Amino acid sequence: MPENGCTDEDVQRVLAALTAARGGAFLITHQNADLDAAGACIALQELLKQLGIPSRIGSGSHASVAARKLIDYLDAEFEVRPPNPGGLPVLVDVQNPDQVAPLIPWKRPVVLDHHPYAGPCDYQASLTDDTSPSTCELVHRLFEAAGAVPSSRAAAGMIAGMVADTMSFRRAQAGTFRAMARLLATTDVNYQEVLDAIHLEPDRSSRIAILKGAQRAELTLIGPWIVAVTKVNSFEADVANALIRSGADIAFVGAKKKGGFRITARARKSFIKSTGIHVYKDLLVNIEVIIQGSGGGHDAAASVNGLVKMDEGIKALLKVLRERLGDEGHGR
Ligand SMILES: [Mn+2]
Repeated sequence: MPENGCTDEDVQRVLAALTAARGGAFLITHQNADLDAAGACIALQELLKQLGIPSRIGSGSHASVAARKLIDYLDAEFEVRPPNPGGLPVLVDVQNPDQVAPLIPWKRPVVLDHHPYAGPCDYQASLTDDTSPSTCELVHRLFEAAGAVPSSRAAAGMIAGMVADTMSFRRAQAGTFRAMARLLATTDVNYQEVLDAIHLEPDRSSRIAILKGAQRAELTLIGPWIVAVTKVNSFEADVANALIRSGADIAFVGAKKKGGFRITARARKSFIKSTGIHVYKDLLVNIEVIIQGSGGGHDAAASVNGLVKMDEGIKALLKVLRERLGDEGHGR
């Protein structure tokens, strides 16, 4: 059985299609390319070079800030909306031609991706495996299948992508650790240096909002639960997340917006699990009439936009929460 959703035949087919691209290849990744997208492209470009296939890398839009740090660190060339892409189109970390606009593939593409199946497409060959935590692991499988040894530069690209897409290995699988171990053992890549190269300092304005939000936060204790409420001018989601990281079980953050305001809610996983509360369906939805607003979200993260009475809305939220939790704070 294959280690993940791609068979060895899939790997061989993709390798054969790439090797046959004597006229070169163009590695196209998704808009706002992330570290996995950029790392996979850079590593794949190196593999192709070892196979004697010239290639270029590009996308329909600029890469993300983090990806640009990796691109600079590895001194790679990333073309934004190139006027004359050519060669064999290879979709990397994306599979649906619609998602690479305005760079529509000019002929049947080869595809490497780990997102859920995007519907039928006219591929020449594909490694689409949504059980793989990253596209970089798929590129690593190609290196292995080709019997090629990655350079430390290619290793750095793949490591950056794996670290990013597994959320620092929280979503890693056996294949991730196997690829990591092989790359670290067989190349001179400096793991610490790669991490430093892709590290992003949090935005200064966001940090100010977080500190102000924390400074103004009002705490309410309901049974065992710590409830934090605060108001900021912007970055309300960052502030709510920070309050949860700092210890709150549930946080409500109000922020003025053009023509109204937004109330953002976040809850700790253990709070959701223990109380069964869905922060939108059980809490926020109840104040939509009061604030003349509407919203949506998941069980642990949601928000509502309102037009009137933000303070009353927040007060009502606490009342609903209190009722829902009962005197002992036990939830259902
Ligand atoms: Mn990815």
